[in-house]
Amino acid sequence: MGPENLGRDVPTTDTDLMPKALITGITGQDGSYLAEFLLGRGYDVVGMLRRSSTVNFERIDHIQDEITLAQGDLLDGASMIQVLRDHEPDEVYNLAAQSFVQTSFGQAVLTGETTGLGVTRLLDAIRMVKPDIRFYQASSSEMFGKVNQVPQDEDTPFHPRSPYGVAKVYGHWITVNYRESYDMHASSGILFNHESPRRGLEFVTRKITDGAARIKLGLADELRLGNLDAQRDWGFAGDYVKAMWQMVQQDEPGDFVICMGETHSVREFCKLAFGMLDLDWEQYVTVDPQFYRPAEVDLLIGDRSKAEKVLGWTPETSFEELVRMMVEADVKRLQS
Ligand code: NAP
Ligand code: F7E
Repeated sequence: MGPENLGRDVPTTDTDLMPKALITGITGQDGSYLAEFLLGRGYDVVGMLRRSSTVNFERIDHIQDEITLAQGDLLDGASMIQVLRDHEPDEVYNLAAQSFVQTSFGQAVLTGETTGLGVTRLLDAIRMVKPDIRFYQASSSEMFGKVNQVPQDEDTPFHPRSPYGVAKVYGHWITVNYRESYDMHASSGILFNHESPRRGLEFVTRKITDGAARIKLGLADELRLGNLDAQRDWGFAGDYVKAMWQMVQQDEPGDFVICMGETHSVREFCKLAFGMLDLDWEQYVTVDPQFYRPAEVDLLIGDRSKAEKVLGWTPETSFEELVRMMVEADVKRLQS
């Protein structure tokens, strides 16, 4: 095995042998990066998406001709059974979720149904249709919440602080349970915050880079944020999707923390992003309590020792490179 522990060999030339992956959440940030990554590895990629009244293919526009789209919803088990019957994938990556923590406080039941129970619906569908499918669950550092240990690793106890975090704990444990109960190849990636120019505008990193770019270009004159003291372990989404795939290639399924191993405050993020545009962030950022959360996750910092040892995974993009990439992309987008 080389420096990257990729486990199984993935054929890339004979089209009959091309492995097929189903990605739920294909229209999301991670879905788009994972689809690109798997296409690059010679996969046949099927993306599951839910019905919506308008097309939201912004993140997958450039690869639409290379992937197959299938309609299904985490709230509807039968729809996923049908997708699995129609496409018979070898691997399923469950990236779909109601993923915004703030929204989870106002829509706790929907978040539980989608982000939590949706995982069981999908695992049951796999168990019924094709139980040898290899499964990846998108678990989250939000499960650590009010942290019991610094840094956090695979053995750190969970203490979620939002309905989203609670739902992800459920999704994580049902994945472990189906692995243990039915011998399914089901892995759980406990990913810390990962960002990119494709990050939703409501998340704080993108809100900051978009806001700074608007101010620089004279399109806005202030940016309203919530808790500036929160600390996160932020990495680049494009690096993190590779770890998802590596987990699925292992002979044995498992749980893996994926992170940078460094933490920065929202305040530091602001200083860096505005500074890259020669702006003094303190002149433009206003604290607005409407963005405070009923319960906050104050500090996250991960320990990726297991992922490094077993998968050979390390991030390739530094925190500063990530912030620069996002700032430059927002400036370019707003200028065009
Ligand atoms: P995202 O951009 O919010 O994408 C979420 C995806 O889920 C979208 O494609 C969305 O579809 C889809 N979705 C929502 N409800 C659905 C439903 N009922 N049925 C089918 N699809 C549904 O999230 P992301 O940042 O790519 O994150 C991917 C996964 O990793 C999520 O599970 C998230 O909770 C988890 N995670 C993310 C991070 C992070 O820092 N990004 C860290 C740890 C874990 P629409 O386009 O139709 O809304
Ligand atoms: O908040 C603070 C906020 O919404 C980060 C999701 O991908 O990562 C993400 O969850 C921090 C929090 O991400 C604003 O209070 C201050 O402390 O960008 P966020 P998140 O809640 O960490 C995890 C790993 C996931 O799994 C989730 O799916 O920033 N903050 N001011 C703000 N946050 C937002 N959104 N907006 C503000 O104005």
